[in-house]
Amino acid sequence: MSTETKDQAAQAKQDLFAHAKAPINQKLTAEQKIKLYTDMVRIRKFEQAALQSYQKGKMGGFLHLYIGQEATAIGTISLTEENDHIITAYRDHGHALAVGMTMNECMAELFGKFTGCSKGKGGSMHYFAPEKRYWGGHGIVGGQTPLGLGIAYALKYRGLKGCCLCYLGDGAINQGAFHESLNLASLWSIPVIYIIENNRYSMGTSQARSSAYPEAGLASRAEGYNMEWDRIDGSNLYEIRAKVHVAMERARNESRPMILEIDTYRYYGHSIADANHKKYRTKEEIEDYQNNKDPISVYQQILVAEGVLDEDKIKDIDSAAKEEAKASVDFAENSPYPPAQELLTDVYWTTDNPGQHSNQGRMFFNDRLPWDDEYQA
Ligand SMILES: Cc1ncc(C[n+]2csc(CCOP(=O)(O)OP(=O)(O)O)c2C)c(N)n1
Repeated sequence: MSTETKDQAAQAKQDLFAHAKAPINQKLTAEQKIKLYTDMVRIRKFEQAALQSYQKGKMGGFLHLYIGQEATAIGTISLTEENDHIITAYRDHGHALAVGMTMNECMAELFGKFTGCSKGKGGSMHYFAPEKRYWGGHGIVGGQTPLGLGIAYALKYRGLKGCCLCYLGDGAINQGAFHESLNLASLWSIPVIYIIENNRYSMGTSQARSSAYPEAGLASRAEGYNMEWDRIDGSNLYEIRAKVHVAMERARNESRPMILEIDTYRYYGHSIADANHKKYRTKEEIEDYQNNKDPISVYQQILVAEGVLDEDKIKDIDSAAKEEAKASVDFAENSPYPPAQELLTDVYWTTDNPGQHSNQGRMFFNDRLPWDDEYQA
């Protein structure tokens, strides 16, 4: 090995462990480290099973896979406390499993079944678990960013020490609603943390083609709003935890917002409909991430070096996650579809014209209004 290659290898090793000693990571027990690893593997196996089921024609609608980005959901959500909230976009399976939603309720939702987390009416893009402080799954690009601001505003208003983690893609940072949110977040000192999961593409459009100043990075836009920002290697779970923890403590204690840009990659196309993703990115680029920056392999390497994981344990975790995912497919298959009367329950519709209430839906989660019966056909 040449001196230069040796130096590069030594540097890479140093980078790998650079954040292992951060206080938040040093506190982790061996069991907790294994759980973080297992949780990432569970996301991957769940999605592989979902993809197979989709290909067998078991579900309709969209399916946006999170494979390649697992360390972001697990690294960040593992830091949440009782007053912290989460909201995300449509690539939401990883966050859902990270907050503790079960594979069964998530898989059943993909299958459109009544046992799904949104009773089969939301599908892949609309996972929800308010009881776990997980406010979804939003299909309008950037639509969750003002909502995340509102959730964090509510925390401040109620005097609670918490923050809202609001995830968005690199494509969403050019949305107007996001910039309005940034301005208010800073102006009113709101404890919202915007986490840009920069997987380099919005559908088939690379960042270089969609951002006017890509060299500056995406998080640095925070400076225009007098906000702090940081950039994070999305393949390294320890780095994610170390840097996001700092942001969360600031948000909780000083009620300041922040933008974090996590560099990551998605292995599959934008959605199941994007079978031609190799047309807008090279095979080499995909393989580079898979071979050198895969978040699960990177963390596995760290834990093996720390003596926390070994071959047998890795195999056990892998097969247990595979079994769990397979069982969730069986659960979804055997679950019923929503009954017809579900069609109009939990539907949000609001109008200023009372005459429309009876024929165009109901007001806010099944609340009956005094005039509802009057207008029944
Ligand atoms: C307001 C709006 N415009 C366009 C779309 C269509 N659309 C869906 S996803 C997407 C790309 C978003 O990419 P990014 O924010 O980078 O998220 P990623 O898919 O990388 O997670 C677009 C343009 C939409 N859903 N909403």
